[in-house]
Amino acid sequence: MAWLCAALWICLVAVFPGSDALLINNITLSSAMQEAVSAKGLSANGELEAIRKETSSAKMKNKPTEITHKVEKCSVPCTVHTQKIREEKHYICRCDCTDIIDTVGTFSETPSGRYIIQPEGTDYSFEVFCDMDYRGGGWTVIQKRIDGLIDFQQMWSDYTDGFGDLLGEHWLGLKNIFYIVNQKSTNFMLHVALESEDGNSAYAVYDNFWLEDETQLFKMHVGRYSGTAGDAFRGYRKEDNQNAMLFSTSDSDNDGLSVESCSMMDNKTGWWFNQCGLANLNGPHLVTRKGIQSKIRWDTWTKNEKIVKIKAASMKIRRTYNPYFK
Ligand SMILES: [Ca+2]
Repeated sequence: MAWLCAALWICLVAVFPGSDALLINNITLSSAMQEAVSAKGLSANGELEAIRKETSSAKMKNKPTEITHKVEKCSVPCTVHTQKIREEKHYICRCDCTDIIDTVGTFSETPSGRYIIQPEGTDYSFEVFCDMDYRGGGWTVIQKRIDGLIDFQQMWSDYTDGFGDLLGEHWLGLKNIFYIVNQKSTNFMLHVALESEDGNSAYAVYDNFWLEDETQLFKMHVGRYSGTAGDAFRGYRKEDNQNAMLFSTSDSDNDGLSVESCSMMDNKTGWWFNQCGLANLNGPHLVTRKGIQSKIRWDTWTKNEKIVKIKAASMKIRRTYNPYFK
């Protein structure tokens, strides 16, 4: 009899290896739900439904540890939103677009579009555009250039707070980007997508993208490069290197040139200039005799030894989880 029990136990463990963890985390999840409900006084059906979705999503994906970690981390500072934003009905407040796609559930529930997010550790929420289509989705768009409709010749305060149209061209704002990329236990990768005037495309990806805070003038850090457009952030020479450079605008010169201002020389746009470097995705669209000319620069992208003229660009970020929480 004893051997039968032992064999049965081994079989059960083999068939349901995570059953203990799942059970424990079910309890944790439901108590987190209760806490969220009582702490926030959540009563509207929509709000409760949102929390339910998180729970069922956790069960569905069978990743109890990761989901529980996020529930504890995000439900406390993050208010659940159900109000309509203009004509759309977006959505639920999570920490960032990766968090939305990981916790809210299926693809059909989280299309690309505008969402309200509230990064961990912050006490305010803001809207972002989430790209839920590209490579598994979960990308928070931090910059987009398409048609030149939005003026990127802006001052320090505008680059700090953000400007433009989330459904079109925009700059999410250094402060907002700072809060997203500095959440605990996460790292972010940056994806730069480029489109040339003759319709070709190229990209640059950096792991471990983050910014320092405003007191450090939003100093930018990028990790390892991969891609097809070349590493324009670092460029070819030391003085080109924009990694670990401060942000500069026409009214705040923090670049690598002692007297002149790269922002002024680059049509009063804001960027992490060095002297001045090979990248400026915020370069303006200028109206010239030939029509509108884009000065968006990523000068390591070349064809036949000539720098490719860029028509459109975007920058988006996605979590790459700390291995400890995987
Ligand atoms: Ca200067």
